[in-house]
Amino acid sequence: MSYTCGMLPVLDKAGDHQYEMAEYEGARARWCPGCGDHSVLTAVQRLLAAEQMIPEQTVFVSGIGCSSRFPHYVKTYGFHGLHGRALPAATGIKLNRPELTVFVAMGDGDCTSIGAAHWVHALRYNMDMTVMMLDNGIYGLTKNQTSPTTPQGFKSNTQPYGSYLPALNPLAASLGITNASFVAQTAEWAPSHLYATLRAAYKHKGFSFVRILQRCPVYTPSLFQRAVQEPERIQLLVHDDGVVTPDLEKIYKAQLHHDPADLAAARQLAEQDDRIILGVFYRNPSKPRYEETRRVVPRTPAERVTLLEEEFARYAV
Ligand SMILES: Cc1ncc(C[n+]2csc(CCOP(=O)(O)OP(=O)(O)O)c2C)c(N)n1
Ligand code: SF4
Repeated sequence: MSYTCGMLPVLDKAGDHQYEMAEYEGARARWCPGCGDHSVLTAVQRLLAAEQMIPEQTVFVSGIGCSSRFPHYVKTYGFHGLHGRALPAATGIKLNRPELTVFVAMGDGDCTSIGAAHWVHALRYNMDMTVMMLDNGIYGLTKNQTSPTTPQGFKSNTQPYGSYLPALNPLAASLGITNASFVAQTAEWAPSHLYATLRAAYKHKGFSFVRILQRCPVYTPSLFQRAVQEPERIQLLVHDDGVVTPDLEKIYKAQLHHDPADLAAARQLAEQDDRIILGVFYRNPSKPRYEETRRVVPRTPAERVTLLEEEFARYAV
């Protein structure tokens, strides 16, 4: 069975075919052994299979970086673009093909440095897509340069005496943008939390920004070491409208009941730097989405020519 969205045929969910997880596997991942990106890929492939997403109606968009190799490793459509430019490409795709399910994979450099302007405006445009920012606190692909999320004092090739400035806080920054509608944090070493958070992000109608704390055993091996080994450093946000992971609640005993509808509380939590907080900080499904107001109406080539001629005529002297 199929229905139509404008002029484009849209297939129903998987129909009779039951997709297995293996059917979403693309090329063999070439990340280093122990890289946290592997864990994110597994969670995403699980989600694709659980939701029976149709590969040809799903697209992964990325910039450049280790994490941006993501589209190669999932068997869906993909666009591996330019450093920092994943979000403009994803915006164009969603605007012209709103029926597609769009995922974006970015590194912390990709998103919060060269792509920062796009990040700000994409949050405000609130177009329906799931955005994963894999934060390893460093430029991985180009081998160890300071990124905006590198902790102060951390030595790298570009700041060998230690990063000069305090790290940028991607959660607080996202929550400060007008019309942001979904902001969450998870960690790749907590697979059930990672999966539940990505699922919540996928289900949210709007721009779902998920910061994923990601280990890079090559350049920032110490960054999350204590958080991994000492679960008391982690605090879980729990709420029925957030993510629920009963198995983890035994490991992470520090829990906070937080209603993701409360923006002021979310902003306060995002500023805490004495612990790592995992969960949905903010979710508001009623925020306006740009693709709803600016939907591109599908046209035939002849209609496009007529419209272009009308437009040129307006400027004729
Ligand atoms: C315009 C431009 N500037 C710089 C680069 C070089 N470059 C490629 S990836 C990258 C940083 C990657 O770091 P990040 O986005 O944090 O992702 P990671 O590799 O850590 O996953 C840089 C600086 C580039 N490809 N294009
Ligand atoms: S350099 Fe770091 S981020 Fe890049 S693949 Fe290796 S472990 Fe992963």
